[in-house]
Amino acid sequence: MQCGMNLQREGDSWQVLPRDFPTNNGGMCRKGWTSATLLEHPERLTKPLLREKNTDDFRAVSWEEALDFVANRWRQIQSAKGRDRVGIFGSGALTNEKAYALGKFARVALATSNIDYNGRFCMASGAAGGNRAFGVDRGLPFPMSDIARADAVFLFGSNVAETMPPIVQWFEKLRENGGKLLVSDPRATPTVQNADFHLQVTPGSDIALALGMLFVAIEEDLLDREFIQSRTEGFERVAKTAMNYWPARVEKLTGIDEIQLRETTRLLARGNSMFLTARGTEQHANGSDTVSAIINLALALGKVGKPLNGYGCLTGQGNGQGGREHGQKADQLPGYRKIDDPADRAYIAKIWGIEERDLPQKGRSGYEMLDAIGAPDGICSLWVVGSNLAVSTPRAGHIQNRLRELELLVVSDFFLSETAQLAHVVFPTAQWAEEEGTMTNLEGRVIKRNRAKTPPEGVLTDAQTMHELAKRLGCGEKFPTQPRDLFDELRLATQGATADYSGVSYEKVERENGVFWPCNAEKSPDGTPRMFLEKFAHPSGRARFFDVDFWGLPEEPDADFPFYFTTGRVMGHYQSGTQTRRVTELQAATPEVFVEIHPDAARELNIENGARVRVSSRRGEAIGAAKITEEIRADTLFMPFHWGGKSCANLLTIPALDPTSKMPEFKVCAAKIERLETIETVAETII
Ligand SMILES: Nc1nc2c(c(=O)[nH]1)N[C@H]1C(S)=C(S)[C@@H](COP(=O)(O)OP(=O)(O)OC[C@H]3O[C@@H](n4cnc5c(=O)[nH]c(N)nc54)[C@H](O)[C@@H]3O)O[C@H]1N2
Ligand SMILES: Nc1nc2c(c(=O)[nH]1)N[C@H]1C(S)=C(S)[C@@H](COP(=O)(O)OP(=O)(O)OC[C@H]3O[C@@H](n4cnc5c(=O)[nH]c(N)nc54)[C@H](O)[C@@H]3O)O[C@H]1N2
Ligand SMILES: [Mo]
Repeated sequence: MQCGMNLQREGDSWQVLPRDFPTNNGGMCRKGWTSATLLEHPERLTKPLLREKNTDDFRAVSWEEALDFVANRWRQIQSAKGRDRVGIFGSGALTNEKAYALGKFARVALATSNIDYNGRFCMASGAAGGNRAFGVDRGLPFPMSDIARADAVFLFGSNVAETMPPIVQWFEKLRENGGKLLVSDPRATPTVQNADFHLQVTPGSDIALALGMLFVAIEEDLLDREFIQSRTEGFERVAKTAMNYWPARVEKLTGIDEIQLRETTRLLARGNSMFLTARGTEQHANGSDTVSAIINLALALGKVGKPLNGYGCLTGQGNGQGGREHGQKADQLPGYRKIDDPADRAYIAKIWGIEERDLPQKGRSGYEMLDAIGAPDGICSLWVVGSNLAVSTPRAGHIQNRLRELELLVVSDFFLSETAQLAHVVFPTAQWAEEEGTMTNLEGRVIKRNRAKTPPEGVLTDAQTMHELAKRLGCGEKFPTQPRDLFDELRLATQGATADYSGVSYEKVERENGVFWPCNAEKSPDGTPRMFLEKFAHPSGRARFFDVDFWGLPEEPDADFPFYFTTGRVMGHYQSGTQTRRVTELQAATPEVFVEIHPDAARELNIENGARVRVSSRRGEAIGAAKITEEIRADTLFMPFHWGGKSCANLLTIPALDPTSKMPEFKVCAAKIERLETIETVAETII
């Protein structure tokens, strides 16, 4: 969310204090409160590490040795086997400046087409749906505070009470003002506890739910025909498809009965309504189509492109928004420019001082790049900057094996993550409070993070590491180390593009508590807090309906694997857990992985609360503690993905990719669960 906070030195430790900032209004979750713990954590990496040949041991080496080693190996691999054989994996944790520099590093310093990033696992389907309908993808097209003034907000597959606690204040205000909150989730999460309607859908079925609501809207004449006529195109085909989703069929597919379907559709049609999606609806092999079905519904009801209405994707990581705009993605150049657009290529090549023909074309998407390691044209070396792939990719056991096959795995991190443990070279990296830079939050608000302290001795920032490597590859002068210099270049690179930052400056950001893109000195000097009020970004200015249908799941439960297995987050841990498993308070609150199971299912399988259980799918198995709860559907198991080792939920997940966004199916596969007879302890996986 990019909560505003101050960092203050007190005695010999750092204290975090929440700030009255537009995003969090003085609120903060426990991860924010405890975040300073990691700055001076005893396990921080402070020296580059080099793996001893054919052993599991690392040797601390000088920066010179580590950088020379990596640059030489890259040169050898590329000249022997081809430029594309070296790849990069970036992150939505990186500042805009670093995300921009990393995309440039891949295309200019390495001249490889293979760069992708963890946003592919995060919001890529939300982005695809937004692009299809509106011609642009910005998480929310309005400031978060607008939520409080709507009449109804539908959260599709999001558990904000645990994943974005400070945003909850806007939902509370919504309800205080008489507005209604609707949530679809197979679980009665803490978010659901404070909602007016819980649609406890069968995992993977939101698309059928949205199509069913469109059926009801058509049948009960709840459509905004004037809006459909004047501001959209393509309704007829979509309406025809929706006629196949009559309530009785939808109930079979989703578990939502006709009364609730009709009641909630009427409610959304009535006043100002917002439709928000998050990972529960997006992380599916049909995530883009699911988002399209939801946007189709919003468009048909005329709830887009007007104040206090709209569709939004609740972007996850700190820089989940900015990280997806500036060229870390395989098909993308800065500012959402396209790598296959001749004009965009020519523009960026000029700024980067290279020939357009030397700018690589589109590379493989994240999972595809990792899966192809070992293939004749797959990458032989990977540099991971800001991701813990060994824990967070689908079918993680398979990907761990792929990573082990690399000739050279390089990881930049501040801790020895599970992925860094597999590396040949590890570069120690500065943390958030040790370098300045901008981040763009889910509202499209560019904000600035200041530097509060210097990094520990011997630690470089990612930008410095990039500069040193580029120098060894013959183009150090193209990679400034100062974020300000990188930002000036980014402004130029995005000028006139969809995500236009050319009118944003560090000073403006600080003065105004953030600036919403697009911000162009001539066209939109004040930034753009609210989008689409007059027109959408397609050439016609109209929003597009996109015809989608429900084809079923990549893997359905059956006799061998009878449960839906879904995954997600808990309040106290973050992502692959590299950071939060090292914070004493957070680790104490949720010390080990658990598997949620309904009492009826648990009884049948003779599993009691807290028992050691093994969950397995066709791809692998994991061990955890059973958590028996009424809050989950009886046909579904839920496991958070914050742990590695034997407790890694992703050992089970299925890498079925969305054909449009290439987002993997993290949210549903078929699994079974059994009680372990011998007492096996849950693997302690920190190091
Ligand atoms: N504490 C904490 N906060 C975080 C993070 C974290 O790791 N920890 N990560 C950040 C990041 S990167 C992201 S992307 C966001 C994610 O934020 P959310 O999307 O809110 O998080 P998830 O827990 O992945 O998924 C939300 C819900 O989807 C439900 N779900 C599963 N399958 C389905 C389905 O088929 N349909 C529907 N409707 N719901 C389903 C799950 O039960 C879960 O409650 O959180 C951000 N905030
Ligand atoms: N089963 C399942 N799997 C999932 C998901 C799910 O819901 N279910 N969600 C997916 C989603 S939405 C996401 S976003 C991914 C996230 O998964 P990952 O990409 O693995 O994200 P993190 O765990 O945050 O890992 C970031 C790593 O980079 C380091 N790091 C942080 N900041 C920086 C920096 O500035 N520079 C460098 N060099 N390193 C840094 C951290 O220490 C950490 O080791 O997981 C995905 N995987
Ligand atoms: Mo994410």
